[in-house]
Amino acid sequence: MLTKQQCKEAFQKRLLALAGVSLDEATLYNKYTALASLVRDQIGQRWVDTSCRYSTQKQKQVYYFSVEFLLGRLLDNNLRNLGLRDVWVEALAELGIDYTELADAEHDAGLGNGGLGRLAACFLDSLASLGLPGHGCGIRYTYGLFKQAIVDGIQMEKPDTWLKDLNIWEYRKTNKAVFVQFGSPLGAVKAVPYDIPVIGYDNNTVNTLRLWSAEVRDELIANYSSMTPDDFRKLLEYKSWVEAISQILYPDDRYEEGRHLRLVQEYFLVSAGVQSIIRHIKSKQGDDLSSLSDQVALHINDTHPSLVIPELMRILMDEEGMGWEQAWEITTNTVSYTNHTVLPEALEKWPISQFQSLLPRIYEIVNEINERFCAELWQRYPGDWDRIAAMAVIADGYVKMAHLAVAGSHSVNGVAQLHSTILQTDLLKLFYQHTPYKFNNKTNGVTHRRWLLAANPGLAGLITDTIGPDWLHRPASLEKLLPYAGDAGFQQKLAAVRQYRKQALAKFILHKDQISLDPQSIFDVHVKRIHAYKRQLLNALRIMELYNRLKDNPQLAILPRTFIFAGKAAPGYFLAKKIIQLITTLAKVINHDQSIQNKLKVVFIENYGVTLAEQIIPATDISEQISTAGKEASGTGNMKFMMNGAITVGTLDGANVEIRDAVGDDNIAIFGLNAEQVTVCYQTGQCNPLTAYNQDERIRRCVNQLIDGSLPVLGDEFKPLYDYLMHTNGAFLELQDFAAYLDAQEKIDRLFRDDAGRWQVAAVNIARSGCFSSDRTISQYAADIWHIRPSTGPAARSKKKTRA
Ligand code: 26W
Repeated sequence: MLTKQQCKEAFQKRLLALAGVSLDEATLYNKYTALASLVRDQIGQRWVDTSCRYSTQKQKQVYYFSVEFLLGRLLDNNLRNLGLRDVWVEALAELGIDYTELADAEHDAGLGNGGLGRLAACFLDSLASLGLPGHGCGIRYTYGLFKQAIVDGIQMEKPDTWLKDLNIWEYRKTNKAVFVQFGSPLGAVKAVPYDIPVIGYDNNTVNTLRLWSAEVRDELIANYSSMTPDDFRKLLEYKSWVEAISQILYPDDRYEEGRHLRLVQEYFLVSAGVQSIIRHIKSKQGDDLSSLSDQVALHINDTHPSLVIPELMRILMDEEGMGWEQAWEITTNTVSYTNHTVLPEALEKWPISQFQSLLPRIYEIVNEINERFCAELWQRYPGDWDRIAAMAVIADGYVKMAHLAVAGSHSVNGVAQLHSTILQTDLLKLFYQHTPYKFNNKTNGVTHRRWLLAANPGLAGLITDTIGPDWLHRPASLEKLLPYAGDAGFQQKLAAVRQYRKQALAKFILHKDQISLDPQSIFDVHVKRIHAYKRQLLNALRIMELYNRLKDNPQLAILPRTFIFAGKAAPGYFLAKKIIQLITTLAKVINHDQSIQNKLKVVFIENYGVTLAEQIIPATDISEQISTAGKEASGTGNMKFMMNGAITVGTLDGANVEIRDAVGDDNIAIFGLNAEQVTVCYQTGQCNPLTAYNQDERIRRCVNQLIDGSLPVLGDEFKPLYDYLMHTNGAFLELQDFAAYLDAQEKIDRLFRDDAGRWQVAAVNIARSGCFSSDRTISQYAADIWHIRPSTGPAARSKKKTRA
């Protein structure tokens, strides 16, 4: 390890070498790159040692296939996990450089839409930090998720050019390229891997995230000179086709439209990944693949990579010469699948004709899988055509990806207890009846290293000072905080930490949006993708209701509140964009209304992503988790807030149920219909919104205000929101849950008047958050699904004492 002095010298040398500039001339980005590349120097040996260890110990390894990895920034994480952060912060300070400013220059790797992609990133961190042999397999999109700008209150999308500068963390491996075969006109496409090291916390483990990039085969570019104009045009056309494969991430986290390029992307990822894994296994362990399932586990993150199943079948049969039965046995024993959503419009299916022309051989195999699967069902349920049709992999003109994923894997899991139950009793009920042993639950988690240690160093320091550093490696140890929950001294420190972060966030918003927030007010936060089922609209309506009350009675005794929203809407999602516009309109009205004496403020912070979340979450008092019960598979933001001591206002949905179980009813504000009641409501038609509208004057007033000219917008801007809410199908039951939501907010208002009570709640939330670390989740996947073990050896964790 370098001394401070050596760091300083190395840094200046690297600036010269990389950017050709002196310290004085260097931009922040130059400085970031210099430091990052010095950190990179420290990785190589550990990386080689780790894979060597896995090989010599003949470790079974897991490959986590995902079309999204929402990594965020890596410098701070890597420095910290390598134990190099302190010395660098000091060395840079002596050079007159503020480390935080430098770290801020890094692009945020946004190769994901939301929960599913961020979960994949948390899992990689936990795999490495637990010393588990597990790697990611994804796509190196040239453009990540669009950047969101709010212009005149409306969302605009701008391209995310995260690769426009050198990406220090990736290693291009030209020699490990493979070819992916499509039907015409694409033919064979070259897939080039870029490897990103995934560094474990304080344990010398470095795993790999391999991202694939599509390129034109070299031989096609050979001789422009001898080409006819027509051939040249065709070549250019072909080239742009190929390059499009890894160009963009689809900016939709819900609606599956059957877009052609998406299927191309999915097969590209899967084929490149499986080919390179097989090649690796054969090079290490010889040509016999009969015990493949003891050597590797392939996990598919939702159905997007489910072509892993037919692709592995293809390789085992066509290239390795196995028969169907053996190949099928190996494939199903190797593959496992996680479902992340129950919303029907998000279930992937591909029109047969499209699938077949793009992937002729893969289609043949899927067809055979389907026929054999249906024959097996026929044996088991003779004559039950309806059941068989409902379970078939190919039916009604479509290939159904979830059915393929269940039929071709040995494990199917949901991401929270309630969600797993819904899979078994509803969405995948017939499959559960057929093969109950495949089904299990793995409640999501988040890495406490990024979301608590790194995002909230003040709180992390307080925790370590109070209970010691054990929680960093064993998050369950956070429970040791419980005895301090009622301790006045501890509570005071907790309050100070929060206050500091609220001031920082207020400063950030003032700087960015020229809106001044009162850090003494309650920060009430709703940040996540904008979607009807997540009910940002319900939150907006209750803000309108509170504002109405305050207008009616300016003396109304309420604690001042700041409502903070952030989140992206899919570019084509009209209603979600309207919801953003409603929120920004409320902000305009409320923030400028002198008569309410600054008691309420509303802000919509643009461009929500990992980096912004790291700023917002530690500054949050109230975490809004208010989806219609039964619709949010798990949620993971809910866990990040809890871990930072925010109190949850939430429905009994997803992992909120388990958060409630962990903290107890006194430490969370639960409201609204539960999942069963929601189902009944939809089934019986009791969900007619007119009932709530007619019964409750407060609701009627707010809903009417959307269309009666109360809001400063031209024409019928918010008529679509009104129509949506009043739709006879009951939308997502916003109006049915409205009154209960207001009550829950009242309860919170009362709680926040009692300082001791309020900080006790915060402390209990932190103390009980250990089980929502992704270390717990990953340990369960490792033991129950993948059957992998931590690698032991000389590279065990360092002896030095760790401090937060
Ligand atoms: C465009 C097709 C499509 C459909 C679904 C793209 C992406 C999806 C994902 C499955 C949606 C998603 O991100 N689901 C979220 O997964 C998180 C991690 O398990 C959960 O915490 C969230 O509740 C769930 O909405």
